[in-house]
Parts: sequence; C-alpha cells; structure tokens
Amino acid sequence: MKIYGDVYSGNCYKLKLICALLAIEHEWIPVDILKGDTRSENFLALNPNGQIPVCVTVEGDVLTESNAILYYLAQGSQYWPQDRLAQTRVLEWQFFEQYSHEPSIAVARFIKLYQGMPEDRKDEYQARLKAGYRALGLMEQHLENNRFLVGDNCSIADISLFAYTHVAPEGGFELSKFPAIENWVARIQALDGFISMAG
Ligand SMILES: N[C@@H](CCC(=O)N[C@@H](CS)C(=O)NCC(=O)O)C(=O)O
Repeated sequence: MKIYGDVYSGNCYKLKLICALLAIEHEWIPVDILKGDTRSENFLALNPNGQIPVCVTVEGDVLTESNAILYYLAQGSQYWPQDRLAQTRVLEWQFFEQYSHEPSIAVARFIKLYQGMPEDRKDEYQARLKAGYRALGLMEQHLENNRFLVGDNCSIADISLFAYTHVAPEGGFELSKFPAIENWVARIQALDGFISMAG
C-alpha cells in the first residue's frame, strides 16, 4: 500500500496515525504542496482533484478523502465500531470535522504558520478563528462528559478530529481555554502505537 502525503498536513497525518495504531505496513510518498507537486500531470492522473492524501491499496485501487480512507483502513478494528448507531455517530463527527472544523482551524493554521499572516488574509483569518473557536466549543462541551467522541474507546472520529485540533495553537488558538479537549488530546497521545506528526 502507498500513501501520498505531507505529514504536517493534518488530513495526511490522520492516515499516518491510523497506520501506526494498527501497524499497517505502507510506503509513504512525500508530496510537497507548496512546491506544486499536487498540480503535476502525474499527480493529477492519480487524483484529478489535486489533493493529498491519496492511498493506493494493495489491489491498486486509488482512494482519496482522508476520512473515507480512515474508514477503509479501520475496517475490522476497534477504531470502527460494530453498532449501527455508533457508526452513525462516528460519521456525524467526521462530517462535522470536514464542514465546521477543518475549514476554519486548518486554514487559520495555514494562513498563520505557512503564509505568515499576509495583510490581504487578515480579515479572513479572524473569521476562521471565530468559526474555529465555535467548533472547539462544541467539542469541549461533548468531551466534558465523554472520554472519547463516540463511546468509551478511541475511534476514527477521534483520529479525524485530533489531527487539526492538537496543532490548533499553531493557528493561533488557545487550547488552554478547553481543558476537556486538552485531556482528550493527552488520552490519544497515550494510545499504544501513537505516533506524533513529526515522528
Ligand atoms: N477533504 C480532503 C481535503 C484534503 C486537503 O485539503 N488537502 C490539502 C492538504 S491538507 C491539499 O492537498 N491541498 C493542495 C491543494 O488543494 O492544491 C481530505 O479530507 O482529504
């Protein structure tokens, strides 16, 4: 199996993390977005949407969309629950991540960390910060009474949300305002097989 990605991208790190937790062997192929790798003819032949991560399975199927790939990789493991309601709850959090969390937190991080806060994106940054804090508030509320996002164990819902939440301070978010999130981050970091973004 091959994974094309950049580990400092949370979307790609999700896959690095599930592979580490489940000891899934794979070849990691580094892709540099800033150098325009995702716009090359070869890459667009793989993913016409021009985005990482991309996973090429042992059978040669090309998979895109980080949360869909998590679903593929977690089949048969404890990270994908058996129960229909719990499965639906996992999907709820993953759709929340893609619509309400990642677009604000990941983009705020990109503007601040990668682009160094250019003048023409300052207003947008403030809007993303506000939306990101709202998303973190919703997570905090849930995690005040729950150890993980769904049920008593870590699932791919947690992996999806962990990816950009734990690096939210790089985007200017103060995680110390969210003690339940900080405890949840520590619980994930303590999992057997956990690997950090830089690891
Ligand atoms: N919904 C996609 C988002 C993927 C995404 O935004 N990838 C970024 C890196 S984090 C990317 O490839 N950006 C390059 C581009 O769009 O040109 C997923 O979850 O996989």
